[in-house]
Amino acid sequence: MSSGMKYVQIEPLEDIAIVRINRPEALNAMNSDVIAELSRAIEIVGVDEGIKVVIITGNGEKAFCAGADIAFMVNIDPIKAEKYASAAQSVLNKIEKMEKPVIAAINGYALGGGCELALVCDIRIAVNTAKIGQPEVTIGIPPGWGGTQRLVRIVGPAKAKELIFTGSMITAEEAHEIGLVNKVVKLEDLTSGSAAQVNSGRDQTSSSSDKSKTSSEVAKTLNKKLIEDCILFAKEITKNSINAVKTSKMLINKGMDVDIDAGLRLEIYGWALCFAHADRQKMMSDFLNKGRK
Ligand code: CO8
Repeated sequence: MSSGMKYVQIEPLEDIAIVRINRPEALNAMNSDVIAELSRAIEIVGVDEGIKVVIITGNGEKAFCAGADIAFMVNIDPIKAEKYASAAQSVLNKIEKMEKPVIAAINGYALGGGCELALVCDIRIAVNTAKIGQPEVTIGIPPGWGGTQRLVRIVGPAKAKELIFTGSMITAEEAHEIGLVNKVVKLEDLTSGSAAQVNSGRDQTSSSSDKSKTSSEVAKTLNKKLIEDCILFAKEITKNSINAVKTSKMLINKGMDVDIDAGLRLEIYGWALCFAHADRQKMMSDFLNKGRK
């Protein structure tokens, strides 16, 4: 699918679409153009009835997204900062509110706004070499694209505060342990030494060119496996009633912000409404007729 965009690519794969942030020279950091194009891409895949699941990732082997564009932020005033944060929050809200499920394929650094982008996705799958964090305080600002709100809802206040107050990065495995990442993808034969090189940023300057070639090939293979695993995960979803999946997403997201009684009442209505959809009749009948002549 040619979107005519410079910083965001849309790659349809039957009923799954990959949305790829394409600014690897700045580790896919989101400047205003990236934000605007991401917003457009989300609108395109959001209304496309043929697309059931969306995968968001970053171009290259090094970064999912290194966050907001520090080169832009260094000289802006509070008025521009408010506009910048609002534009970014608006696209992140759009992703979170998209009816269809969204998977973040974390192929490397997911920092600051990059972590916040991953937080609005429903599922996060990361390569084992990925580094995740909210380093905003190390450059004089708090998280501003939802980090103080969404991270706490996913990992709880203690871990969220630890990550935000220290600004330190954690590994994909650590992120998995605290429930920030659903799944970690690794190559069985990837040694810890070469894994460290993949995201060290130093692989191209290694004293041994053979070693750096191997490292970059490993990173490419790992990235390919990540996308394949995300597609397999997406297919686990698309084999089900997408209407029921979308309703479940809405119930979970809306339910988290209301009291339990309101959430349960909402669940009854969402559940009952699915009885109007053809999927329910067909899938229940298929189940009952299975094995019966
Ligand atoms: N913005 C702009 N450029 C970036 C960014 C970024 N966030 N991250 C990396 N780059 C650029 C570098 O400047 C460099 O450019 P160049 O080659 O022209 O010098 C290129 O990408 C490669 O980066 P490095 O050379 O630094 O690569 P390393 O492998 O040495 O290091 C790191 C990789 C550790 C990821 C490092 O680049 C880094 O720490 N980046 C910054 C990460 C960060 O702090 N992100 C948070 C930004 S703040 C944010 O997201 C807040 C969101 C809410 C704000 C709301 C306010 C309005």
